[in-house]
Amino acid sequence: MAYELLKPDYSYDALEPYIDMETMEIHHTKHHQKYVDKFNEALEDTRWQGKTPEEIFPDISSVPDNIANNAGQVYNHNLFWKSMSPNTPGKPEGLLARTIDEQYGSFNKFQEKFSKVAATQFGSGWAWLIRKDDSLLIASTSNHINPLMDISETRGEPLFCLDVWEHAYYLKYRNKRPDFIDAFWNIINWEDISNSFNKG
Ligand code: MN3
Repeated sequence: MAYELLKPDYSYDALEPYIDMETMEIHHTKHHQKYVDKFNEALEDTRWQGKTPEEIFPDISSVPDNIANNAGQVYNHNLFWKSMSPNTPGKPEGLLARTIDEQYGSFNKFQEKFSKVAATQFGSGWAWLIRKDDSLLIASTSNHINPLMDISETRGEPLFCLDVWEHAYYLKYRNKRPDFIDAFWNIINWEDISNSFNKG
């Protein structure tokens, strides 16, 4: 069974004006689709065939690059689509909101820190909010790497991620990654993210 492309549960224009329809459509149907296709191709006739990206991450240092790169990008985009929603309360809720306040001082300070980490990731990569035990970590990773991988400097359970590859924002925001990051705060799926954190 080939691994299948996950569809966002909103339409390509649903995140306008923060993410434009053309960017969403190309990002999903071209970039994400290509990672899925290449992942399936790379797995063929290997001992990892039939495994999901999540099953591969804990020993990713021992798999060939063409599997590792595409497994990472498949999962990272799956989580990125789930990290966003056109209907969002705008802020975290419950235990997640309290943990953010305790650890970072306020939601605004948390926002500043995450935005800075995302803006200063050198080159292509991702910014993450991660749960480790009962606390939160903010980190960025290069290229395809994510916090579930044994090669990641920061490890833990990803709560949400932001794609800071240029293909995620260049059509609308050109070279202005910080403007794209500012826009992202309007569409973070705090309802699902808070629920998943609050459940523990
Ligand atoms: Mn991308």
